[in-house]
Amino acid sequence: MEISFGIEFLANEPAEKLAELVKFSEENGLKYAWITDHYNNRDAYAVLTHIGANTSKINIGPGVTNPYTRTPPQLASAIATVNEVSGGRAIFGIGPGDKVTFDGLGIEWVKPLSMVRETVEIVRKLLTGKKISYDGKVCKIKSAKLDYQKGAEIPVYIGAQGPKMLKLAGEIAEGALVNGSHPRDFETAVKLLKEGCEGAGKNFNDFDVAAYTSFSIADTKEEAEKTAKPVTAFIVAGSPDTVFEKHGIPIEDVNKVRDGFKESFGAAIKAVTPEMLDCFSICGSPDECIEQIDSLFKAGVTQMITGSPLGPEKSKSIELIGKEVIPHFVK
Ligand code: F42
Repeated sequence: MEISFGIEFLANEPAEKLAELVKFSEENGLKYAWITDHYNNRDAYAVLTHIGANTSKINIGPGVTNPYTRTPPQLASAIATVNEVSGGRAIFGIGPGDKVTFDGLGIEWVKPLSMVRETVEIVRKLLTGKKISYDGKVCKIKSAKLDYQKGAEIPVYIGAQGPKMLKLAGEIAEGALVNGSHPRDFETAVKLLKEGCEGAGKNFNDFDVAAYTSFSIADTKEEAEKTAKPVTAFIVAGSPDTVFEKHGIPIEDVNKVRDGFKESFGAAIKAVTPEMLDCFSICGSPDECIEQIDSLFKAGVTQMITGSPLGPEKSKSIELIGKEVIPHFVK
């Protein structure tokens, strides 16, 4: 798999603004744009449709959608629409979704692993254009058929962190979107993806291992860090202790961030240490980012997804990625 660069945008801005940013990313050599899917933000597929109509080269898709807030046939139709409007540039990022959100919505998180596996199967079958029925552990379909985009081939990427989900991604998908910004995050992940892939008789060299990172780039390290710290504070506060054990971050330091939130957001940000920034973000000047990205590629990553917050000024960061970072890796 050739290495490539992708970019993530939260659908927390109007579609018009997001389309401008994706267009600018396309002009700056990014190959993939992933739009997050959370029901309380702009609808990911409506945004993707607008983006598809306003770009011409970049591959676009949800990163990631889930099979609980939309049914599998609805997902098949949504991604087929994105594929149609973009002239075949759709990519289908799917994951089990966010349990906390579902609890709030009264949706039960029933068998997420089976749900993702079966949804991918159903979406692929529906995209053939044939009438299908399906009798799975969690998904049952008596008779369904898509009336357009028959035979569309849309690459599937699974958002995966847990060992079983990673193996499943290797087994059934074309790629995986793994949340992680440090080579240590990919030691076990790559092994599991490879196991899943090879267990299914697929060639792991064709599999796209995408690092979904928290990324911040600016002319100087200080500027980049200032923007990365609030996001890092949230990541630290929301991660289980096992994550800090893995990275060797003292729990006393973590508790200072957690306690900081009880006082004020500013106090939490102030408690973020350089080690936390190193483990939970790619952050710095272009040269510093290049060094950190290089270590991810060496750890087996094949797609580097520059995610939120990007930097103090999004357009400027996209330009730095396009003019200084990508040319270092992609000739
Ligand atoms: N979630 C969103 O809602 N929106 C987004 O935009 C989004 C983006 C995103 C990008 C990259 C990424 O990696 C994740 C992203 N997520 C997003 C989060 C994603 O949806 C998941 O919440 C997250 O990836 C965590 O998933 P996980 O891989 O840890 O899987 C969970 C389900 C898990 O616990 N997995 C276990 C494992 O080992 O992989 C397995 C659990 C298991 O075995 N369950 C069984 C089953 O059948 O499912 C039994 C359960 C039962 O009910 O009996």
